[in-house]
Amino acid sequence: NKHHSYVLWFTGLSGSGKSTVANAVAKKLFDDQTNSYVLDGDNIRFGINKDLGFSDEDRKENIRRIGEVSKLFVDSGHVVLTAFISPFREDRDRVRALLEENEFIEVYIKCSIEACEARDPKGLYEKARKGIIKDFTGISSPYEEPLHPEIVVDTEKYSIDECVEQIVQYLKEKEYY
Ligand code: GGZ
Repeated sequence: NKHHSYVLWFTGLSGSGKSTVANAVAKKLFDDQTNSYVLDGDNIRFGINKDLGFSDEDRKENIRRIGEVSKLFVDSGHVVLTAFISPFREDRDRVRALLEENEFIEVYIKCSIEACEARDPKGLYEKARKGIIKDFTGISSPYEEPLHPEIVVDTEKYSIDECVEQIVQYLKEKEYY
């Protein structure tokens, strides 16, 4: 059994497809007998991190705590998938440094701001453009693209199933399963 514990760390803009792809990968892993857990805004920002907003400092603390929680998952032998914008390279690299080299897999969910804004599934981009939401990633707050992510999947060019397949291919090549 090649499986060991690791973090699939998804990063990308709001609306890029992080949660959708992460949940689809988790389902595929489950079908292949690997249990995993997805951390996202729904189970983190409403719970352990409900004291945090979207200032640079709060995002940094958000990612720091999620990194520590991810490390606990890995130490307890689990596979964890995280779906947060995680806009700052330094913060992502700090999480990487908490873990062993083969325990942190950075997955860049690549999608242009134009495409994310056109999708606008929750109407947040529209509110950000109107100034109703301040410090919105890609509009009024920065997003720093990963320089050396282990995996890049482009949700503008490829379907969710194709993106999942690309991630699974990587995991197989690197003998994660
Ligand atoms: C970005 C925001 C903001 C601001 C609320 N900027 O598309 P969503 O709704 O479901 O995902 C976004 C989510 C981002 O939270 P993260 O914890 O992933 O961000 S970070 O990693 O930067 O800490 C969006 C919603 O929260 N949201 N306000 N100002 N996204």
